[in-house]
Amino acid sequence: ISILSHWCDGKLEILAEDEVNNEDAESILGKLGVLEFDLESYNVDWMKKYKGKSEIVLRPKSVQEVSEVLKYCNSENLAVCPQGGNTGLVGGGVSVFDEIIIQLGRMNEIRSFDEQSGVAVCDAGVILENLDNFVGERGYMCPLDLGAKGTCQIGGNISTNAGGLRLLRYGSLHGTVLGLEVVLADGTVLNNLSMLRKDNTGLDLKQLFIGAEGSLGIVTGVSILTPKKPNSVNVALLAVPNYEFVLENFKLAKSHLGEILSAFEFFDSKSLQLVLKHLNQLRNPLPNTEDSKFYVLLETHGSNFEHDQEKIEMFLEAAMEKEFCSNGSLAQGEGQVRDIWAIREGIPEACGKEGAVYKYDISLPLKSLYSLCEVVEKKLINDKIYLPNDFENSLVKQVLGYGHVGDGNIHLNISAKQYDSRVLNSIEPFVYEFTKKNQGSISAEHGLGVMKGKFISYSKSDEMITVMKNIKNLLDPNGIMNPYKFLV
Ligand code: FAD
Ligand code: 2HG
Ligand code: ZN
Repeated sequence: ISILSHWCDGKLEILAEDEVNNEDAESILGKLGVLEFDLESYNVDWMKKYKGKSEIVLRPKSVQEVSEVLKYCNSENLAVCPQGGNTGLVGGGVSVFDEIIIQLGRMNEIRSFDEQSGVAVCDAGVILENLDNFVGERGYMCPLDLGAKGTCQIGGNISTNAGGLRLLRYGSLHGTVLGLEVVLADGTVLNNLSMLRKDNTGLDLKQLFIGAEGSLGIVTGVSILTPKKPNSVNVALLAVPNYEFVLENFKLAKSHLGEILSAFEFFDSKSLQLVLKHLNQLRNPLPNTEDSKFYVLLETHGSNFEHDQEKIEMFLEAAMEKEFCSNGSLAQGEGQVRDIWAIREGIPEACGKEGAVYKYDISLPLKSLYSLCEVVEKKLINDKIYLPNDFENSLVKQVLGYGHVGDGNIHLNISAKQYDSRVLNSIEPFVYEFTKKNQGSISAEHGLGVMKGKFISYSKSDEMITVMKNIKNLLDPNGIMNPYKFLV
């Protein structure tokens, strides 16, 4: 539908585009933040893989505006697509057709912070890094951290139930989110911005919206428990000869560093090479480790620098002695800590710079985590989609893997010259079948979005999907919330 929305005397009106002259449009647009120009960045996702055709982007400033907008859209059967920072990786944050995009970027206030408990209450549109800096100045940190922190919003993180780099230590958002303010499809505001750790009065409704990907309502406010910032941070990078030893290092790290371990990440050497190729400012701190197939980044958060460093050095000695790693480097100072993290966090960006990329975010038992990459590479070679010795004629450029070992979560990235149905047909549903056969989940932390909605049955039973659909119908009977995705 070609329409233009505007706010008038507290009531939402919809006009056909050709009934609005420019003067009207300009005065109206400023008021509600309706944008009429350059919608490209709202219609295209981070990977440039999913493209919508929305003609309207609404950027509300308050929960009341969100409520009025949804009430109106619901009564007129107008589909909406909630959008945060648009960094999602499964196409959930862009429209499929011409759904109205409701972008939360103007709701970016931090409402309160309790320095005793560490509970922050803020608007859903606050950028994760801004929230982290705000609580950081008060001695706390966000329990969630991820490479997209400079752009993604806390409301988007909650709606995707993002995991990130330190879930191993600080847990999932299902534990750290204490309350939410949510607007339902009919405009009803559920205000449950609780700051309590414990509250057993009835069903814990907020949990429904954590990971609902905008399918049940719009998150407008968040209450989140932030932990104290650690006094001491250590980061080490290890070069590891094979995947079996990645797991041995993980076991060893848990016994040496259990209570202070805050991240245990890994990437294969192909990922590292891509980062070094595309992110010119970065260097490998472990030169001459070309024979190592894997790298492990581990981090500790503790309270006593000397103790922590002693522990991590003992871990490194043990790992070297057992030959679980061929080389290791302990970051000296904040600059080196940042540089090592930049390599790990830079992998998605580097993959994007290489060309088209097919991403699979999969949970698997640790023993079969990396075998996913190996069997997919083999399949692509068998199907003649990947020709490692014939670059000219190969559709696929590389198959690489990295991720959160501590959470049993791998990111399989297949880099291709362009998006091509022959590549897709070779990978899907093969990846999902492998995941199911090995007791994994087809979406560990990125969600279903438009990419995986139709494949949910690889990870959930028919009975569970029916209950999910019943809940959806109860909260959004007209199906206006982020349609054609998630539960399809
Ligand atoms: P968007 O992309 O805008 O939206 C994502 C989904 O949430 C959509 O379905 C949208 O409709 C919905 N939504 C957004 N805001 C709201 C709201 N206020 N109310 C209701 N629904 C809403 N993910 C991880 O889990 N771990 C990682 O380590 C990680 N690293 C990443 C690194 C990079 C470089 C990138 C680009 C992405 C990464 N992601 C990671 C993907 C992750 O899903 C997002 O970065 C983030 O959680 C999405 O937030 P966003 O604000 O950008 O949401
Ligand atoms: C990460 O861990 C993100 O870096 C992105 O979840 C993963 O791009 C990917 O495949
Ligand atoms: Zn991840």
